[in-house]
Amino acid sequence: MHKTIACSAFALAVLLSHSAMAQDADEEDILTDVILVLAQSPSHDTDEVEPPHQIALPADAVAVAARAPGAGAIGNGALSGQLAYRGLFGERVLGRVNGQRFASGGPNAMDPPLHYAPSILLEWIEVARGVAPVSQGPSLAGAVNAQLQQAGFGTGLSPEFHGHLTGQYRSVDDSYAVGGVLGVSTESWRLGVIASREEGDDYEFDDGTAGSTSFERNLYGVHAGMKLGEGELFAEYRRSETDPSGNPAFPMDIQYFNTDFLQGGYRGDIADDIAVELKLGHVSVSHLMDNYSLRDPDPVMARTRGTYADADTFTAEGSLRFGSLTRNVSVGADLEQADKFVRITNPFNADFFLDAQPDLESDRYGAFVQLRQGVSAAEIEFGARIDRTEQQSGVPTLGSAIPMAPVGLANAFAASAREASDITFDAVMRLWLPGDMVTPRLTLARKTRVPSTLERFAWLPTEASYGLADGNIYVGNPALDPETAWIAEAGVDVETGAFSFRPTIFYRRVDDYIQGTPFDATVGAIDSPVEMVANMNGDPTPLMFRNVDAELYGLDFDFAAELTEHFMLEGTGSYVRAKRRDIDDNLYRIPPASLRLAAIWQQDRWSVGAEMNAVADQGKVSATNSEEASDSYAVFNLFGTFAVSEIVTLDAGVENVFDAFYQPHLAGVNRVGASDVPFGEKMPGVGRGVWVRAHIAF
Ligand SMILES: [Cu+2]
Repeated sequence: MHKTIACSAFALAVLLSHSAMAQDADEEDILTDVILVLAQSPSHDTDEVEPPHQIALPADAVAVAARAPGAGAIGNGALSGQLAYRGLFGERVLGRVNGQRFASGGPNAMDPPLHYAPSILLEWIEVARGVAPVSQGPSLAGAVNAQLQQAGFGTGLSPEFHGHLTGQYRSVDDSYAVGGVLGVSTESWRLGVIASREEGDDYEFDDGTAGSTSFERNLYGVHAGMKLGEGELFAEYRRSETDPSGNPAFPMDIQYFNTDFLQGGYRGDIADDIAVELKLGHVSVSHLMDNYSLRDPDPVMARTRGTYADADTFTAEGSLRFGSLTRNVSVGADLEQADKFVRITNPFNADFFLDAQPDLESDRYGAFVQLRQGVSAAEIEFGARIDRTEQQSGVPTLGSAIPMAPVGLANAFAASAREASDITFDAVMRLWLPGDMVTPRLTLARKTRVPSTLERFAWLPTEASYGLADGNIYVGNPALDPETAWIAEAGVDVETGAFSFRPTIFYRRVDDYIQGTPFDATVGAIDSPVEMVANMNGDPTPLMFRNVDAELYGLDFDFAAELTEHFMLEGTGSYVRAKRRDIDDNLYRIPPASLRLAAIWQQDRWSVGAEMNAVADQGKVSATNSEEASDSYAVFNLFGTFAVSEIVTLDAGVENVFDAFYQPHLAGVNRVGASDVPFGEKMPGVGRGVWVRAHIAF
């Protein structure tokens, strides 16, 4: 009993669990970090231990995922965070919601994958440790999956009703979030509805307010499952509606995202030791952003912009596993088709419009084989995959008010080939020696990433760069080669009943790393049409995406120690060094060394604790990206939880107790004029505030 409580308290208190997953968790342990957000176990027929919870749930789930060792949060807006993993972010880190891959709609990734996973609805977030298995598809630098709450199967023949509802208030941005799931189920079918609403104001820091950081988002959906044979037939639909939300690191803010998710399939055993998984998915994003609705002061009429963007992704995946969970061969095939369209307009001039991304298409077809075997005392997972990607771009349409220079670029682009294709190979080998207390592990991998259609076909020099937010104007490069990462990592998992420590060291060598470099050799001399157009848009020294060489290395760990029956310490630490190999420069937006440390006092029905987040300065910045250094800081939080009854839990806390002023290195640079954050300064972290949250489970 003590073990169970300690275990769950550990898992939930630290929001990092290897114990609270399904039965095969022990197997997955070694491969995945799971960050549990709420007390729910994946199904209703499991014992639930109400957890102590440590933080105000941020609207942006990236801030939750960033608590994993090696992870960090790239801040581009209230709802636009990207997960950085061991120094890499953007499309290098695969992001999924409920296991579904899809393309972001915003050309600057205002809607990175976790935009579609409101924290209030999270069941768990899983972060692949180091590299993702090839069965999850291509992913250069890691993979994260956010699982939203769902109704599970019941225990008997007659329908049971279950639900989880959470509500939170947070003072620092005067925000509230409510959400949950209601389900009805028997042992053979399940039906659930999910919904959330979040709304927040501009957040406060020190003595000021950060302009253009408010947000508003609704999500609702329905899901169902039916037992069929030894498996389950399932389907889910969700709609996410983001209303005006701020992006101070960008020249524009979100006006809306209206996004539909549809997914369905079958998973289960079709014969003794043969398991099958089939999945079809479709995601449709519709987006508008502008530079005047949410932020002040208004730009002059001629520079007023509204940009419309759409993205559609269709996915199909199928795999077969021959053998048991731990001794098997899997084979699979998958395809992913993504279409994107971006049109820039001036709302005051109907003749001013141009297609920055005219019907960009990217189709990928892949297949993999993966082995899971044991060789004497060692456990081995080996996988390899091959992908073919075909990309093409349409011809841009331009309004009659567009000046000569961009028209010339559009004509030149229209006359070019506008297509590319690649074949890529990935391979991953993981090896570990399971021990009673000590499990050494080793991963070797070759991973690839095909250039995005933006990186290849951005004919118009703009700031669109999947969210680099470095203020530079970028132009595409059809001649780009895929990136290839060679990855080695070694670590050890130490687990005794009361103590765990899981350090990892890693090295990643990325050949053909895609990075913006000066457009031509005569930097500053405006002697090309691209530089002329970039200069018209405010940057006389545009960058072009090119293949360079890079390397990253570092170490990270998490640990937990039950010092007494009631007192526990836990934390995570991360360090990464990242630089170019072809020239003497650092990579951009690399998290400084950090240490998070929490002390928790736990009783049967309540717990209290304190957390420290200490972050070093970062002086190793990218000159190419005009990046500025940042200072060190430490922020302290207090938290407590109280189980009112079997079904009701209350959590509350004080964040940034000492009202410290700090500027996270990965936060963007402010581009909003009317704000207490000076224009061009790095966005500060939130000031002191209180939060309270209630959770009902029945
Ligand atoms: Cu956008």
